[in-house]
Amino acid sequence: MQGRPAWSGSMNTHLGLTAVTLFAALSAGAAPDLLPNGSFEEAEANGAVSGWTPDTAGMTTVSFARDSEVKRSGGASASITISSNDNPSWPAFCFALPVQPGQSYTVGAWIRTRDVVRVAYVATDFLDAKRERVTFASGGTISGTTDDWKQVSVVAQIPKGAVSMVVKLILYGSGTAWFDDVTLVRDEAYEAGMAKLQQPLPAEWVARGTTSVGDLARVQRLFQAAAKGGQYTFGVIGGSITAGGCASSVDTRYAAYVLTWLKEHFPTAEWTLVNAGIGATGTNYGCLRAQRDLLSKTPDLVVAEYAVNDGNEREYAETYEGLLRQILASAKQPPVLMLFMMNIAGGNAQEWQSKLGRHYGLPMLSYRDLLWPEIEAKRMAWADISPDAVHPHDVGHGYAGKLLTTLLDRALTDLPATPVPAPAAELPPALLTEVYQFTHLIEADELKPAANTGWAYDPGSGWDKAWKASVPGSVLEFEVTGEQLFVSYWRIRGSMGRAQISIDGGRPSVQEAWFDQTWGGYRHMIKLPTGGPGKHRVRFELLAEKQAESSGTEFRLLCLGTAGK
Ligand SMILES: [Ca+2]
Repeated sequence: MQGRPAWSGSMNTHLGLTAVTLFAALSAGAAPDLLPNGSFEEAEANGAVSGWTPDTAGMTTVSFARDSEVKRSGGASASITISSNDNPSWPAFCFALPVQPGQSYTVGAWIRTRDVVRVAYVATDFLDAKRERVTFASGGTISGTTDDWKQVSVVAQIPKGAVSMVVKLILYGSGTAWFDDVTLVRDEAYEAGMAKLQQPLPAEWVARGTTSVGDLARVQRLFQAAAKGGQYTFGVIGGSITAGGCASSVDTRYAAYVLTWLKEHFPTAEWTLVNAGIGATGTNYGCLRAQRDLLSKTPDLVVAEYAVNDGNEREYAETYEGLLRQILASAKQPPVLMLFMMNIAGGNAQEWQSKLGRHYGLPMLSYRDLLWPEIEAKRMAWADISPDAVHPHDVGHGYAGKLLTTLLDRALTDLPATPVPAPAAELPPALLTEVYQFTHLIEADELKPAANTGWAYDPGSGWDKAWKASVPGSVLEFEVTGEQLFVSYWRIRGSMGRAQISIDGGRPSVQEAWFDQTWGGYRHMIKLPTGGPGKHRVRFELLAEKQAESSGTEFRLLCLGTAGK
């Protein structure tokens, strides 16, 4: 099934996969290591580490050493000890090298810690010609006392204005940190990919990547307005790719390319970006949260990206149609551009989604059709655009962003001299169903149980607030109105159990909160028909039975949603 969460990912997932991929690349020895003494085997005559400069960062309680007792490889590691926690700063072993903007490096390191009250980590400072810091990047942090060496990495993409980079092995706060097997490699494939993006996309690619130009009237109406100045909002909604998955910064996400294009072509207008991407979610949650996350900001232009998280099936297309109808009918009657991303197998939900695009005359852009033929012909590798199974890195985001702007270029080139009339007030009849145009989302903190035995509201960390139960037999009931009921609950490899859900006393549906994957937890969402319009009573009962590998029977209800009248 295409919409499964392991594909759709989350920030946790993609970071994990990125690290794995990076280390695989490092161990393959693809690029030379640029550090002269990353294993700290070489010492000065006085016993100090060669090639690295200790920087106390103004602290008097810090000491630096080459440690031949604790080491991961060879005969020594480098250690930093801070004896007292007063006035903490960022003392570090430093290694500086000249760099150029646009270059990309990966620093890998192994860290051990003892009694570290704050964190040990690896960072890179980017300095300008006056040795002022332009910006920095930092990697995973290690705290407390580790029982073994931990691997960390940081990707360093050299920003404009930087002439040198300082690799820093940092201990922040008291304790001892050891560093060993530090590596620094340059990623020339990434650099070549980003350099190629400076060129216009080949016309043949754009032609095949433009699934449909669609009706440009809404886009052109926006352009005519924006040419006169004013304030405008550009919104993006989708899954983890839209949220930024695997882009190294906000500025290298696909949405940034569109925002930059709008600012360049309509400089007297003020443009604001609203990013409504949420990892591991599809249009089922999208059609419920559209009002809250996107339409409440009254967007003037929207990009919708759901071709990876939604399955290529009618059921998903139905909720997507509801999302599209909500956006198209919203206050500003904004244009919607449909973006079809892909997974590592070249798969996506474009077939079903493009039926909707054609029905509503929407511009459709396919990243899959833009790049997959290159990958199939082996003129491009998947790794050139993505470090995992789904999420594009900066190069992939760049292609998606540039594909979107080619459509905007076309709309601008063909801009009519006379005012484009407003769209019709009424949307065309639905292609599949209108049900999901009318939705209601109630998060846990606003849910008002009609009956409750054994469940309690748990505010959690905010984003995972839930109604929670762990004693089998606990019952929770709600009154809902609508033709379809959405239930979202937390699934994770933890002490999770099962609940059965029934509507109006009908046949129960058993839901499993235990998740077999190890990459983390996610908001699972299911949809249940209520049996018809109007009021219904939904009942949750925690079951005693559970997955054999689970150590408990907890269930966390995150939200309820309804669709239809
Ligand atoms: Ca060593």
